[in-house]
Order: sequence, then C-alpha cells, then structure tokens
Amino acid sequence: MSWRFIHAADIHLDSQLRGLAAYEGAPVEILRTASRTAFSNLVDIAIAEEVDFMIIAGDLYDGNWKDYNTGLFFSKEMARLGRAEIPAVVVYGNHDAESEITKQLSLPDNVKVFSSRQAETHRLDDLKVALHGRSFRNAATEENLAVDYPDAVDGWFNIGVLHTALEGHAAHARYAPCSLSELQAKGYDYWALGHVHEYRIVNEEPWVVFPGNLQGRHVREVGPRGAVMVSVEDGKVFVERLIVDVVRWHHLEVDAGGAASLDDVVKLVGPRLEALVDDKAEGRPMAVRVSVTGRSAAHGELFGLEPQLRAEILARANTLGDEVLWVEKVCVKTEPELDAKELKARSDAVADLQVMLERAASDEAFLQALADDLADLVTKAPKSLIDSVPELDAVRLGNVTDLVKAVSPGLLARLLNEE
Ligand SMILES: [Mn+2]
Repeated sequence: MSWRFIHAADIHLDSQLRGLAAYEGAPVEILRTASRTAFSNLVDIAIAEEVDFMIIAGDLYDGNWKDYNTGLFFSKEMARLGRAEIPAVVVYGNHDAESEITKQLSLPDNVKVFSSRQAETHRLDDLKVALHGRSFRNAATEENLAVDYPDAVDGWFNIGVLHTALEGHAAHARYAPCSLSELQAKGYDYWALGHVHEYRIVNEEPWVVFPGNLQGRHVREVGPRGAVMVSVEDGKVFVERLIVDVVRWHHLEVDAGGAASLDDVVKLVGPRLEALVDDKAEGRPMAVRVSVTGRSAAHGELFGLEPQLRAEILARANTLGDEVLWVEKVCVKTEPELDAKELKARSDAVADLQVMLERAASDEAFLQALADDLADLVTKAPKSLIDSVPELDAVRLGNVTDLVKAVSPGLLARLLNEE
C-alpha cells in the first residue's frame, strides 16, 4: 500500500516581508500577499497530487489577526482541501498559541485542531494512521510537551505533530524543548516538527523533520522555501521538498578588492546581480542584500556614500527587468587597501597619524570630548543622514569609537593619495 501526505509548518500567514515595503516602485501587492500565495501554492499541489492528508506543525498564523480576513483566508483554503476530500491537522505554536489569538472562526469539518489542554490522538482509519499532537496554550511554552504524547498505536503508522525548538537550536527560542532520544523513545514512525525555519532532516529512523517555513520573510531567511511531501510505500518512508515560495531572498557578497572607486564597485556588482537571477531565482522575483567586502582602494570613497551606492546598484537592478530583483540593502564592509602593519613600519608622518588614530579610538578622555562636540550636531542632523551612516547613529547613542575607526582609513588613504 502506498500513500502520501504534506508536512508544512511556520506559514506565518499575513506576516510582512521586511525591508522592501518602502521601496520606490515596489510591487506592494506581491509583497503583501506573499505568505498567502505560498500557502495557496501548497494547497494547489495537495489537490493536484491527490495527497491523503496535510499536517501543519505550528505558527500557521504570525500572531493575533488584524481582522477576520486572515482567518477567512485559511478557512477558504481548507474548504478547497475539503472539497478534494483531503483532511488536515493543525497544532498551534508560539506565534499562534491560544493566548495570542483572540478572534475565533470555525473551520471546515476536514480540519482537526489539536487541543492545548493535553496531547491527543487523531485517527485516520482508512490509512491506519495515528496522528498525535498538542497545541501551545501560551506563547512562552517552555515545558517539554513531547514526554506526555500518547503511546504509539500498535500496528498503525504513528506521526507526532509538535512545535518545538528540540535542543541546541541557539538561533531559535527554546520553546517546548525535548531531546531527539525522547522522540525516538515514543516509537512513532515520523515526527512532523515546526518552529525551526530552516529545512532540516534531523533523523531518519524514525524520521524527524523540520520542513522550514513556506516563504522567507527577511534577509536571514535566504534560499528556496516550502514544505515536504512524504510518501509511504509498504511502510518505507520517502521525504522530498516542495518549493512554494513567491519571493526568494539572497545575500550577495561582492569582493571589492579590484575596485578603485564607487563606479568600479557598481561595475562589479552589476554582472553578479544578473548571474544571481539566472542561477537562483527560478522565475521568482528576488530580494537581495548586497554586502561589499574586502580590502579595497575604494574604501575611503565609499564611506558615507551608501545611499548613492545603493541607488547606483538599484539602477543596475532595473536593467534586469520589472519586478525581477529588489535590493533590500547595501552594506559597505570594505577595509582599507593598505595593510595596517605596513603602515606602522613607515617612520613618516602618515605612520604617526595612524598610531594617533589608533590611540584615539581607545583614549577615553578624547572620545568623551569628541562625543560632547558631536552630540549637538547629531541631534540636529536629518534622520535620513543618520539612517544612512550607521556610525552616526552610534554617536547619537554615545559611541564615537566606531566613527573614529571608520574615518581613519579614509583619512589615511586620502593623505597617501596626496603624496
Ligand atoms: Mn515560526
């Protein structure tokens, strides 16, 4: 006998894609509805492939609904599944815990939501599949939910549906922690997990899987996103990814080693953007952060010109076509071309200045005096200026060390050019 199901998690319906909304000419509609479209894509696949059921392992919603439309959208998608006679089971996670969602909307009969009071079992008799699950009652659920999951049903295919950080996921909040060995001890065949947004097969006997989230929402959620299709053939399990994201995120690092000016940097970035669209977009619009790195003669010139560099790169991106690629942000992380050690070895005035600047960066009295002088200026500076130069924002918060460190290379580079 063979049958299939879709395992999804972390849909975060109606959450916004961060860093693109204020974009001149942004396709607001695509961005606003990306999480919904990704989910509809998944439901389309479920229906077209005639899967036997669907699992949603928490964080279906991003948080409390702004209005009923979020709930109505989900209900409508579930009704589509229902008409195709596909059941779905849902557990709620930390983002959509009972304590977080104040509005209620009844769901179609094909949807089973697991209780937050205790773990329970939902049986699909035709397939002899037992689904065990429990929703979060409170967002900050730090107890181990897995230990109280029901015993496996003998002779059935057992699936645990759980929203959990497992253990050792430093990047994720430690909700409902449990260990892999605790999951293994339950004797289930498959653990359908949610919470960790990166696709990850934790274990294969039994299967313990994070499908990742359906749609990347910011630059830390790069690459293809979606759910997994799980096929069970005579008891043997096969897992394959289903990619349904609508906008694809990428972090492009460009080494400006060979660049001598802002123009040169733009010329380096252009072809890289083009290659990116060819290689990684798979026909989707892309959202890209560009980081310019490396030892570069352009370092001094780039300081404070991030807005101009971003505009130049945007202009390049526009040549690729409408709605093909957006530049979320341009980060300048270059270093001066001159080696600090080489400079120190020189016994001329520039080397002296280098030493002075280095000392200045750790001279408390000097930094305090500079901070006092700049405080007034920075308070009066327009917000757009502060936003475009991170060091100025640091000054506003009383930290001038970053500024001293940042201007030193440019100052030295300029002095050397005068030689
Ligand atoms: Mn999540």
